[in-house]
Amino acid sequence: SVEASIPEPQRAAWTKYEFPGFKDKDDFEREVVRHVETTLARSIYNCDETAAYSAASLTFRDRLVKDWNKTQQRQTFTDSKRIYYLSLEFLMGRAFDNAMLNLGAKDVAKGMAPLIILECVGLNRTNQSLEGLTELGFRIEDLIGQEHDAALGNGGLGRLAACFLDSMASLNYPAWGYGLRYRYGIFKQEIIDGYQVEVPDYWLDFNPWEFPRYDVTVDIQFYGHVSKSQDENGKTVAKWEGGETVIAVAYDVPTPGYDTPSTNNLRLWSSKAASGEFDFQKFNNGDYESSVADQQRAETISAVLYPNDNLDRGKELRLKQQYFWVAASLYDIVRRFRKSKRKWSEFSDQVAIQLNDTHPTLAIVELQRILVDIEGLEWDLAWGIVTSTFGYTNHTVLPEALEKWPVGLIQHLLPRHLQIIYDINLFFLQSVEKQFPDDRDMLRRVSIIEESQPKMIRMAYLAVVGSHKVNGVAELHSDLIQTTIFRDFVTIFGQDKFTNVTNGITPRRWLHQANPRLSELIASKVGGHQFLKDLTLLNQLEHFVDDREFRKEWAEIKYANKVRLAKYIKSTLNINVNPAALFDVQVKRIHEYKRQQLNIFGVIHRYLTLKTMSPEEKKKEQPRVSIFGGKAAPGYWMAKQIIHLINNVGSVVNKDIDIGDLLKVIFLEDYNVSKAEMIIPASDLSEHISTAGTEASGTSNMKFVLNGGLIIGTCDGANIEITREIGQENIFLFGTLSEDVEDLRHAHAYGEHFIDSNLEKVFEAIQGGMFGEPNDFSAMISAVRNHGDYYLVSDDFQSYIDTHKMIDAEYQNQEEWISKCIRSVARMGFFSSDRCINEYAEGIWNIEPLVV
Ligand code: IMP
Ligand code: B1N
Repeated sequence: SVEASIPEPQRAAWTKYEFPGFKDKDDFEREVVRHVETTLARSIYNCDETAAYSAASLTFRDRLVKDWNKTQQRQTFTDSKRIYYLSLEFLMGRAFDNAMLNLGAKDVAKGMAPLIILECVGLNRTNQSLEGLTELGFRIEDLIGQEHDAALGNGGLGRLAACFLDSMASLNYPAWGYGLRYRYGIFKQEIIDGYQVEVPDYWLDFNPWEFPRYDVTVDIQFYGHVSKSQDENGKTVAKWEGGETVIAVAYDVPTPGYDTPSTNNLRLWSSKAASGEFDFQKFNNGDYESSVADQQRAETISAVLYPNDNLDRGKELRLKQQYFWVAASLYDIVRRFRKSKRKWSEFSDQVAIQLNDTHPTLAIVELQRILVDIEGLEWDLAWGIVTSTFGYTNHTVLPEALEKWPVGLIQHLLPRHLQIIYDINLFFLQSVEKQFPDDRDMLRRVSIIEESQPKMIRMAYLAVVGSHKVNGVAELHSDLIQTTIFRDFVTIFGQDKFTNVTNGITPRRWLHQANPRLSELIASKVGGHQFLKDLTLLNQLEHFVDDREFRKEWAEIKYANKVRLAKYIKSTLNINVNPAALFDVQVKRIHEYKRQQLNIFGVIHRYLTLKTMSPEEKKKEQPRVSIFGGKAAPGYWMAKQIIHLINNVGSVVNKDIDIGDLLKVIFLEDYNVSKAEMIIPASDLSEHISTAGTEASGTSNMKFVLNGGLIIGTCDGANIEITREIGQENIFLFGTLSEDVEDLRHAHAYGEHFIDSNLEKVFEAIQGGMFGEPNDFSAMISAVRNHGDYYLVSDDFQSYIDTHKMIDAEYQNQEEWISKCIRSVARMGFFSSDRCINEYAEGIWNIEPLVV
């Protein structure tokens, strides 16, 4: 049923001259040189590393595009159901290495490395020896290092979306991601005098991985008014008119699966001014500046990623971003569905849309608007289609992160949508009233409109009402949402609407790419690389726990990864750390609920303790390197103070000659996906120490264990399931349980708040000026002492330092430690994002793989 644009008689020629792609090393090298010469218009005289990276990427891209076209054609021809993953964040990181891996062609590229050196640099620097050139030149690792991270996300939520794209393609699910093409991704972090400074992340200078589709555009309307009229049958029809229009332009990014030709599409929208006559008129009237200003205002919509993680700031531009992206995506999805010429009642047989948190919730309203106002469907029929299409994933219970928009703002920006929201709410409340006739308070509690001053729209409630499934991202979290924020909705809709899908990570990037030596060692024991497609095969490693040769290699790899990180620390911070020390890592967004403050207080306690020790006592101590990394939201003052304290502690401890290698405190600047790929494999111990009940899942906890590190953690998020899988003897758990958190907070509020002497001593040291100006940190201390200690730092402090003490002792028994690491890795199969995507496919999307 699909019309090809080339008529039948001419297609033979197309087949004959089809671009073959490279097949071997020679082809590959030829293509690289061709791209240097023609695409980049460079030559042997000006081919630097960037150009070499570009040419090598373009060569892989050519291959990728072929698979991509085939995949899309096949999805169209078979008219199969597709899943659309709507996410405001896709934290993709680098694409080049991943493309090589997924295409299974890394060896070809490795083989050509010496050739690039000769052809690109060699002739340019004839007076240097080949070894010298190798040093200067184009080793594949260096080319990989040229690529800018695609950092269109803040943290876990955005990286999860990226892992999901990898798994959906690898498992051959027909899937599209939809997002925004921010001109500026998450800011770059610089540390200046111990403080975070934000620098814009302009990443689009050269991006070979995106394809602008100037022909795929959607007009997006804002503001205006609604007029109602009667049609010929006496039915009221609403018309949204006037206002202003902004154009959405599609940019497509191919996302390849591992060891399959399936290559899905990530479509990112960019905003552009509608260059209608209005602009021209202004321009011709000499109002050049204001016509340019209009253009800039339109482009502002996709200009910058909001840098907040787990926080809703309620900014108008953010709402504009959300509607812009959602409306463009739905227009695209509906247009594609219309091509199939099916009945509307079949929509959800063809389309599943997953809402990554509440950020795309307006999609529910927009689809209802399209079906009712534009397609003329009856409200109830339309609403049935809408609710069977959407699934909603909740990622947080933190109250400050739950999105609410003022009614007035929506009224102004999206007047028709507000009416539809009111109608959705009306019909919903009517049905609740029928179900619970005497419960007035229930109606108030579950209303999508919060009757506050000003009135607010509760986006999470709208998402629950408009979806057929709601899921949390780890077992504890899914239980919590059902007993707290969505409790009434469980009563109303029943248990079945709510489910759990525990997060996962892609082992391709987070084991094979990040830790190639470990991946090869594992492959040699578990029957090759098949485990990268079925991570449960790791369980065969249990047979080798006592294999001496294997253990030795295991330990050597960890050590080599630590040496690599130590070199990086030396080169960036000029601090020497001993790779034999215990590397203790906490890298993630800086947030009070994640409790980096607990960690740094623990480090100060360690320092103070070491200072009281005799040389003999010190000899028995386990040397440690405490490594921190992570960004603070630019407006999050307390988080920035935590960074400042960590850096100040580092500058005192690291130059203290009494302490030497026993303790080093490192803050790594600008933590991002690529740095994670280097840091995680080098960790002995990592910290996942959120206040119980606050971290929905966490995904880096999984990455660290999969790379042969142990973890210290609270009974929170996925830590609990990691414990279930790997065994409690292989994880260091401590602290308050989530069921006790409320009582403790309550007790604190009534003054029943005990701060033990160890924590007091830490506070005294800070207040005594040991780590710089005490006033800088007084708020951090009084949050614990005087303001109710919401995050229970004082309650958990003693068990935290006791647990670290135990860890020091256990680490000294390296044999036992290695056994624990190996056993843990063997039992991590559950945490593959492949398992996770299969659960979504079966339980929520009702979709089957489509093999190309
Ligand atoms: P859409 O439905 O137009 O958005 O299609 C998505 C993408 O799939 C297009 O941009 C094309 O690259 C590809 N595609 C869709 N249908 C066909 C087809 O019939 N032949 C080749 N490619 C197609
Ligand atoms: O989503 C991750 C989880 O593993 C983490 O535990 C969770 O904290 C994270 C508003 C968020 N939840 N909410 C956000 C991000 C940006 C924003 O503007 C909220 N991020 C998470 C994946 O499930």
